Amino acid sequence: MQQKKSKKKQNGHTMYAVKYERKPKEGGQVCDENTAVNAPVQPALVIKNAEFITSAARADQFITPNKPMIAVCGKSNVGKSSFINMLANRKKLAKTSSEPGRTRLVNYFDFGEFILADLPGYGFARVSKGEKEKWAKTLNAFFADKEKISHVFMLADSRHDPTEDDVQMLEFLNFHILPFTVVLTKADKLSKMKIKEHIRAIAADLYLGESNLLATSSETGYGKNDVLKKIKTVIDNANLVRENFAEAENGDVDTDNEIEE
Ligand SMILES: Nc1nc2c(ncn2[C@@H]2O[C@H](COP(=O)(O)OP(=O)(O)OP(=O)(O)O)[C@@H](O)[C@H]2O)c(=O)[nH]1
Ligand SMILES: [Mg+2]
Repeated sequence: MQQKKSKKKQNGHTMYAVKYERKPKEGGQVCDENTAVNAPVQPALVIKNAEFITSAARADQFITPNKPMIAVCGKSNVGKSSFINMLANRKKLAKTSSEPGRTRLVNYFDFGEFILADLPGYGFARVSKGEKEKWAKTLNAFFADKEKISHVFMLADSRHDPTEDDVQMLEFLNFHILPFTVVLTKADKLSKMKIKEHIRAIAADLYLGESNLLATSSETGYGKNDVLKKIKTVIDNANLVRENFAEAENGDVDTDNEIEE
């Protein structure tokens, strides 16, 4: 704490006021919601160079990644592409638009240690029935290949109640036993108090624990480090599973666990 004294005249008397201010710790003042005030934040994961890989319009164009892949899905215009750009520290890696229904393909991005797949948005009313069916088919085919997917970030607007489509999407993820986190977008439009209230309400609406939800803002970077922490855990777990598989394939059995007779 730092003491600041100030002097001011009132009714001919000299008044002294002492104000205490928290002194920022050395090493930075960046903090996110889940970290103590003024604690320096080390990014949970450093993203050096993110690159676009390819787009897929049909299932036979989906890629088979050789590293953990995280899918980003959500309603049209919820902020999926902006979220990817925030993580990449780039403005235009994924194309964003105020016009809903912009991303109609599965777009893959290489983030070094992992791959992100930006999925076409659902629930956009102003498209033809045929087009909607085509999107649904692409999404179904993508998630059916679940061995390739390490985690899903399902984006929903932090300001609104989840839509029927959001609920359906979550039921779909649960049905296929796909691990997911709900990422609430556009949190810059809410006060910190309201963010907490909305997290609670949306979690209750979706029958989820609050720890399954992360609030973010692609405009301000709010919540970014919480997302990076989640990604780090996903990568570590996926790599562990991969190593165990490789060991099992090579016939390396852990003899410590063998039962002695
Ligand atoms: N204020 C605010 N606006 C945002 C945020 N994220 C996205 N937007 C805006 O929301 C609009 C849609 O963003 P996109 O990232 O293109 O959304 P999308 O989900 O990829 O949309 P589709 O590809 O069409 O499904 C754009 O005008 C963005 O600038 C955010 O965190 N805060
Ligand atoms: Mg998009």
